[in-house]
Amino acid sequence: MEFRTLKKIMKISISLLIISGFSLHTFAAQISLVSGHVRALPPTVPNTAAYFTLKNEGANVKLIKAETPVAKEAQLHTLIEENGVVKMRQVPSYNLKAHSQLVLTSSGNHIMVMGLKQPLKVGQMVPLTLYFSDGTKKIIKLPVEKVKQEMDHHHHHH
Ligand SMILES: [Cu+2]
Repeated sequence: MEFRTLKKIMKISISLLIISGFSLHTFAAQISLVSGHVRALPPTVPNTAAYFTLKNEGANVKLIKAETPVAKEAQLHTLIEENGVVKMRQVPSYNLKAHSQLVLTSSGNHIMVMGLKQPLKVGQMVPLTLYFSDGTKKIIKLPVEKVKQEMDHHHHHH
């Protein structure tokens, strides 16, 4: 009889484990990289920017910090317009809502890569560690790419 009870308890615990595992899966952020690149600039320019799209198939989360081994700092930036002048501003986080995408482009939010330790080469893969508000982090790797001049809203402020 005692063995039977134990068996029953174990069965219940196993189903609880399955349920809690399922909940974790449902309520955690599920982030994946869709696409992205780091902008190639002349070797004399000490800063550049990373642009990418993240997809979140889980719960709401915020991107709160970025780091890269290729530069001193990676800041979260946004572009704002003040009296017709576009300016860059550092922001504390980006929202990455449940079942949506975070899109960083040269005309809006971007990761500012500041103080490059060495000039980047076209085609080189740049690792970026992304930190999220739920305590998780994710390392993405982005290729260095040349961007056409006419698409550039970032480094020429009119
Ligand atoms: Cu910037």
